[in-house]
Amino acid sequence: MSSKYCGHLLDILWFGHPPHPRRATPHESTVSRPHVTHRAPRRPPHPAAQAASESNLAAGRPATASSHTDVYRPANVTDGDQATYWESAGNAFPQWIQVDLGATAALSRLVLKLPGGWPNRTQTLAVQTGTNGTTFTTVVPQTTYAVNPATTITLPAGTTARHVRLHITANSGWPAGQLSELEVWGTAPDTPQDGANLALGKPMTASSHTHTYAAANAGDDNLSTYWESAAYPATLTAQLGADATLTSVTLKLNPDAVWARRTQTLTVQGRVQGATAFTTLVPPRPPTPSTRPPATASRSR
Ligand SMILES: [Ca+2]
Repeated sequence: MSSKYCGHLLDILWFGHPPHPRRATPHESTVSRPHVTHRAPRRPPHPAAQAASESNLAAGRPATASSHTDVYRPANVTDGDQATYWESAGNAFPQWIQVDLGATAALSRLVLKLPGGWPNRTQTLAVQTGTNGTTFTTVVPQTTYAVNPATTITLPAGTTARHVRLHITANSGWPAGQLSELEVWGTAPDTPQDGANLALGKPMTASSHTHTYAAANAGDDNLSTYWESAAYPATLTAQLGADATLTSVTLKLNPDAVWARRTQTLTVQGRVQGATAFTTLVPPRPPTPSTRPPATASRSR
């Protein structure tokens, strides 16, 4: 998500597509390597019960590293799947891995994870933070952590950053940096830099819904409630109440780890007051938030 994106218009919690967990395929190797088992995708809880002022701000965010081995790429640490992991080049400490949160946020703690079932190991690392991706300040000095298979690192009070980097100098179980998940917990800046969420609290309608997962749940500014359709194609419409210049649409799902990573294919449509038909504003593509060209509409879906 770009830090430059403007007002969000919809908090659409759109469930209905089968989850597609992403994982790296372990490479062939003659070296003994911990076995990674396939984990079945889990359906989110019904009803979702957890609203959090804090969330894992690293979920799905871009990750980069000093190096990686084979298919064990940096992106594996933000895919929400503990079975997929990053591994640096071997026998070449120090190594680092970092995540771009997209915007500066107040941060409270990190959770580091390795795949379940691996032999115990410690990793020695320092936590560094920054705001531009190239200049970093050490906020937690080099410490040895047992990651069996997870550990929590509390950040100093008042830590704010956009970029979080682990500077890794040792691993007792393998001569490389290794990490399944780098969770960065904190409070996301929720005020758009300009504009406002015009869909907040406005009437929401949908082509269908299941159980209690009604359309209104997509406009209540609560990430623990969501709309779920009953069939494809499905439409979700926010009635903005007046024509407005639109800059972007933001789609959200509950950031809790129980929601597996997924993509949804959709079209953004809009119409001005008095028009009888919707026109396409953004053609179908994966719902990655990005800057949209300005459009005018009183309703969008
Ligand atoms: Ca992972």
